[in-house]
Amino acid sequence: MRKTDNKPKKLSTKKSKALFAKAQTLIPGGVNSPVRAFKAVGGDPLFISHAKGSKLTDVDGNSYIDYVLSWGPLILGHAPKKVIEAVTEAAAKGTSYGAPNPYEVTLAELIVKAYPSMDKVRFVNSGTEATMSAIRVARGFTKRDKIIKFEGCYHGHADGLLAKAGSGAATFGVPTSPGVPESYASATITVPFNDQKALKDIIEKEGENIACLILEPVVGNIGCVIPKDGFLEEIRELTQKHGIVLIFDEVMTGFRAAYGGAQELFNIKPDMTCLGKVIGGGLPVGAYGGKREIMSLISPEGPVYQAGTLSGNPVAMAAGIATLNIIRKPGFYEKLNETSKALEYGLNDAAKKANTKVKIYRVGSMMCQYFTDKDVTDLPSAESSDTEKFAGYFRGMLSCGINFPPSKFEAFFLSSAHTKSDIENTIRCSYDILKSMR
Ligand code: KE4
Repeated sequence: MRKTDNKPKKLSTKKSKALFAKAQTLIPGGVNSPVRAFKAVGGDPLFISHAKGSKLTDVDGNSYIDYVLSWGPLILGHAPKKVIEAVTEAAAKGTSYGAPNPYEVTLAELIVKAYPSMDKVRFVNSGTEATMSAIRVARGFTKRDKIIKFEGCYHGHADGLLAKAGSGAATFGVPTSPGVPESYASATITVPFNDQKALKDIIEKEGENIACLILEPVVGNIGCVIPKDGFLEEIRELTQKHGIVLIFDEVMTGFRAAYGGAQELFNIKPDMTCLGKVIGGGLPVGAYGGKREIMSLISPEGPVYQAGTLSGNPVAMAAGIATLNIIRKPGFYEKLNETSKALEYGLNDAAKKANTKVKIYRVGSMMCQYFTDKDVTDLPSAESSDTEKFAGYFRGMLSCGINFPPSKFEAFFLSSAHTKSDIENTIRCSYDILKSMR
């Protein structure tokens, strides 16, 4: 892997460009997930040849300090030795059995132990499957149809969740994507995040028709938006009072904000939790869990149907177990959060010295940097941050060998593989790029 000097340079990306041209003739948009296409930042996506620790190397041999980390899963960095060993050992024993296996039980036990709000957990293959399934179970449990979500929270691409507020504060959803029937979206009520009044009004009005309220306790899909003091407590109280199942979508915050997720950090006990990303150690794993009386409704124990060919896949489970066995060790989060804090402070300092207005928000080792001088507390304030500036900064940092997420609406992440010199190089590059943008 060519050592990067993290100085701005014109990247040679000939091979990536050729691959992207070919990929676009075979795969919609040339990517298997839209955000990877660089549409929000301009330019063509880089095709990655290999990765190790905190570094990515593209097919043209350029290497980058990586803060995307596969959108959150790689809390140990790329290809950690113990995870690769566990995956290799599991794969040599067969890649899938279509039958229960010991790995599922081990990972389930680790998760239930880490999340006291969960009596039981069911594995699926993505965060989307986890949230989609949790909502179905909540509807089965309450025999109600409507759901509440918050503007800007992303819970995967299940039809009913691709809904946004119509006009006004809290309204029945309208589809955000063609292909989603009005009838699906209209069962989804959308409320502005951090707006306690709008939430209270809609629950007082519709409470008895609402099956569940699902939210990202820290919103990682409009950047990184932190709940205002009392907001999560208010949500817990209102949902309790009206028999609404409270679902914490911790696909991103689970084992990231803290080992026990945002629910540990903010000391709130949801009725159900969705997980993903970190628990698969980079392999496709999602999970949903909750109280026994809710989880007992799931087939074959109960009547609510949910299934999956590769759910509980032994190789994916092995990657998750190896990951959790490392991050649950004492001191892991303290060290990771120290590194993350150093980056947060350094980026703030670089922006100040470059006389650039930014707002940086961090929870644990997930964070984001908005180009704005206004506080960001919800979707509109996140949207009002400078998109063009973000795109220019993204491209500049990439030219220095620093890989941030290619959208201002994404959080970025650190891993235990990020070194002191990675952080120092990133901060220096940030100052250089911001200064060059003045
Ligand atoms: P997946 O279906 O992508 O595994 O998970 C959906 C999901 C659910 N809930 C939360 C809070 C999530 O952040 C996600 C997926 N996150 C995005 C990144 N912001 C995945 C990246 C992508 O879509 O390519």
